[in-house]
Amino acid sequence: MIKISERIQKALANNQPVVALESTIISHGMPYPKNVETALKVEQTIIENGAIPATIGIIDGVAIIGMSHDEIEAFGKRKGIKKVSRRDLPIVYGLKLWGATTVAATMILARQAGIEVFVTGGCGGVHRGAQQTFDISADLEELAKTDVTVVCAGCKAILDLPLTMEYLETKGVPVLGYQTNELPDFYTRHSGISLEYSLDNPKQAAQIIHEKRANKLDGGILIANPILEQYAMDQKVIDDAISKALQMMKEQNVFGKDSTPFLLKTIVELTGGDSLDSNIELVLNNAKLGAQIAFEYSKLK
Ligand code: PSU
Ligand code: MN
Repeated sequence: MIKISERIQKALANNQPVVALESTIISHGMPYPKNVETALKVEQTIIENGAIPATIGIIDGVAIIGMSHDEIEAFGKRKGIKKVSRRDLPIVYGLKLWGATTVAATMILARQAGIEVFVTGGCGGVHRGAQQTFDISADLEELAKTDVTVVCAGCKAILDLPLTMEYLETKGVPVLGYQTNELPDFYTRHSGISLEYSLDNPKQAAQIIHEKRANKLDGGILIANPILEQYAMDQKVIDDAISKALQMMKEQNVFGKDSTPFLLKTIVELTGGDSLDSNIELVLNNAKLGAQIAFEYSKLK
């Protein structure tokens, strides 16, 4: 049920650096046509920084590792694509559906294809109120067990960040700040949560990945790369939008897998599109770093 594009097969066979990219961000994270434009820009940024992009999504029940530009375009336009996490994979395969892969599902497929580094915007986490709702993203469980490094801009403040950090610690997931000692919270550089480890350069990340794999310490690594200051949102503006979006989610009785897409979309509307601009910039920033890490890691393998 997996098709690795020829371009990616060749790259992997030649030990060239490959970077995996998810597709939920395309179909459930941004509106058309910005989603497609961004996906292609992200791929271009990865190429400019010395690596090969492999966007991952599921078309008619077949997981594509390294979607073509036409496939990305079709994906970005299509309505009704399933949001696919670990539990959904056998269903979309079995019923031959289209599926957009979350961080969890993209990690699984990247691992199966032999890709170590994966770039995204934000990772899922423990939702606020999880003490009652049990809503904890399957992304965290995947980070606990699947050997892939995820480069993101931290976790969004729609989540309960302290609980997310506790969960990652319990599960043995290294969380590394990139040139920061504070967990970035996606739209801004600051969450008030300290990180114990800060990386100075991509080579250090590659060394840590190498040691984790060499010592058979199973599981993922989370690298938190803060949004560039000039693209960060105003803290009060984004905090207000998040509170309002969470309130609307309650009122409209949105829950489960619809929560994250609902919150993202509502925050874009409430900020008049500003949060979308920040979102795009932070993904591009992560693409640059992810490519550099993949490049350094390919030298150590
Ligand atoms: N966070 C973002 N943007 C996103 C997502 C999360 O800032 O697009 C997407 C990712 O695909 C992530 C998923 O894996 O939402 C998490 O959903 P859930 O909380 O239902 O596991
Ligand atoms: Mn959930």
